[in-house]
Amino acid sequence: MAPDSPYQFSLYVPRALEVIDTTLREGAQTSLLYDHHKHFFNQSDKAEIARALIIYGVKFIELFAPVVSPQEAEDFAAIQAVRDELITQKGYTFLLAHARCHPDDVESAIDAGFDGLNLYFGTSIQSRMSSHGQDISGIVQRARSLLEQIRRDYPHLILRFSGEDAFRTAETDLFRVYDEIAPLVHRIGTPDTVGIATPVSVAQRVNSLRSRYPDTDLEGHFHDDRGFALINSLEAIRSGMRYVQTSVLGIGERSGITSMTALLFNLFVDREYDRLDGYNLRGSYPINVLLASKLHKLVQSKEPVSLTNRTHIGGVHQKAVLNDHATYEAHPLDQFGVSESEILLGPLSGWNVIHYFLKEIKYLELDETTAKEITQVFKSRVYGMTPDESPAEILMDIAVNDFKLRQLEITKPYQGAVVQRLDSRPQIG
Ligand code: HCA
Ligand code: CU
Repeated sequence: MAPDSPYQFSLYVPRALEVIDTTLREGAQTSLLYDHHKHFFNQSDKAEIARALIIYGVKFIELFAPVVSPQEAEDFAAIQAVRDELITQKGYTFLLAHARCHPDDVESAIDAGFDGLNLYFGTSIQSRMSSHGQDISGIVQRARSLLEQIRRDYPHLILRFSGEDAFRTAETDLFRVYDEIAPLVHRIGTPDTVGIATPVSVAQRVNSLRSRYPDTDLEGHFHDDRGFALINSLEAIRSGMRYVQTSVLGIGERSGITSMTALLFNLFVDREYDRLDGYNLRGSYPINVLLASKLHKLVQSKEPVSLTNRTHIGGVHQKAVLNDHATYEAHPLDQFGVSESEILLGPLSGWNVIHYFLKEIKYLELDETTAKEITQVFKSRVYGMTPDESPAEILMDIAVNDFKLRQLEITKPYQGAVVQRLDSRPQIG
């Protein structure tokens, strides 16, 4: 972005809650991509995920600094092209580079055309001893001179500084660093790198940072080692944090971080509508499905915005929900896209979403190769769709009539065992 670009950050009015999505950075560090499925996000996966995030209403996307590898540099260009293509439709989305406080990282991000830098430097005793070996004054000195230089030479860049492992950093140490750095950046982060924070410690931390740095926005990044990433993010937001890092399905190192759709869903349930401005909540389930299909798995049953939460097994439950969904469904999940019509079916649907739809929603028997063939036919037909047709109808016609797909055989004892309520239902409350 050129300094005189019309998209200067100084002209952007941040919303009450800004999600910084890091699916393509923190999420790319999930073991799910490496250990279990031996699968990596390729460039078209990344472009597709970035597109979905922008359409969902995310305004800040974190990516690796291109210094990481030549491939990351090329992938950044592809993601940037997607962002640029969507500007007229969705407005501007800021692309932020996750970067060490190191001139190589910074230079690679600036050269590539990033809008901002998410700089980090470990501040805990553990990071100081075992990672970079600097003491607090060394950290301050390095970070400050780098930031002063960036501000002077590239005043248009959005800057964030995070003390990595902030929750294992003594508050006095954190203050020593942030007292010097806060005046130089737009946001200070307080990442819970190893997942030790609790709602109580988060509220305490956010309150003390807010009172010491009232003019600097706060950003959170909570790992889920204790299963607290979601509740910690909610607590941080309620204590006055404006920026929270999330990923789709919460993927990230170890047990991951806060799930984007889970966070927004909870704010909705608690009627904090002012914080949901500009997010396309109906796109929540489709974006979860998109990512799950990239990981070759289903949206996990523990995910709040999941089909599982509209699936009923117990006989008593089934009878009751068929009469009235509200008996065993308290939340308006159809507004989060857990409904048949909201699965992202259209000319841009990838084969994996089509595979998911036909297999998991329609119980048709098919393999991945067939799903890919059907996708080609679907793409060629869906452009000619008439107003009284839907993409789902066209797809089913192709699957059942052209490809003669059959319903999965469900053995007798299990027939009727599952009831999925995918029709719309009135909002409660
Ligand atoms: C990492 C660690 C990090 C950084 C978070 C941040 C963490 O993978 O580099 O930059 O705020 O959890 O501390 O993800
Ligand atoms: Cu992290």
